[in-house]
Amino acid sequence: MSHLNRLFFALELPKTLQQEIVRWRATHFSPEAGKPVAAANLHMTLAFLGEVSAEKQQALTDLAGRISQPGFTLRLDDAGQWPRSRVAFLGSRQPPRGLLQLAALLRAQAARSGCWQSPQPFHPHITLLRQTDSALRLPAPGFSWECRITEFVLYASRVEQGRTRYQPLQRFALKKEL
Ligand code: 2AM
Repeated sequence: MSHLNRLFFALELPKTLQQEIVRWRATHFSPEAGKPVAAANLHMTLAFLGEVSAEKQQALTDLAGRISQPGFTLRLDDAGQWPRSRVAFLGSRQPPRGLLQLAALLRAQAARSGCWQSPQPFHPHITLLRQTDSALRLPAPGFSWECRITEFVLYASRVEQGRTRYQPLQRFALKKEL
C-alpha cells in the first residue's frame, strides 16, 4: 500500500490577516483561555479528507480541478466555541453563498471518492484556540475583517518536532467575478 497523507481542502488567509487576528486574539482572550493556534496555521477548512493514498489524492485533485466556482469575499465578524471539542473559533454571521457551494462540492466529491465525511452540517470556522477552558468568555461582537478569496488549497497536515504544520500542496483558482 502506498504512503498515506493526512489531507484537507481549505482557504488560506493572507499573512497580514493572520497577524491581525493573532494580535486581536492576544488582547481579547486571556492566556488561560486555551492553546492558541499558530498564526501560520489559521485557515478555514472546506473538506477534511483524512488519511489518503497517492492514488486517491490524484483522483481528488482531478475532481477539484474541474470545479468552476466564482471567488467571493469572506467576512469574519463572529466568534463562537464548541465546549465539547474545546475549541474557540472565528466565523461569519452570514457565510457567502460561494463559500457554502464550494465546501458542498468538495465534501460531495470527497464522499464519492470514499473519504468519510462528518454527518454534521458544514460550519465554516477558523479555529483560534484548542483545549479551551470551561470558563472561556467570548469577545463581544463588533470586530470584522474581510478578505477576497480567489483560490482554495489542498493541504497536508504534518507533525514536525511535535508541532502541527499545514503544508500547501496544490492551489485551485476560483473564477474571477464579472
Ligand atoms: P478544526 O480546526 O475544527 O479542528 C486540519 O486538521 C484541519 O482539518 C482542521 O481545520 C480541522 O478542523 C480539520 N479536521 C480535522 N479532523 C477532522 C474531521 N474528522 N472532520 C472534519 N474536519 C476535521
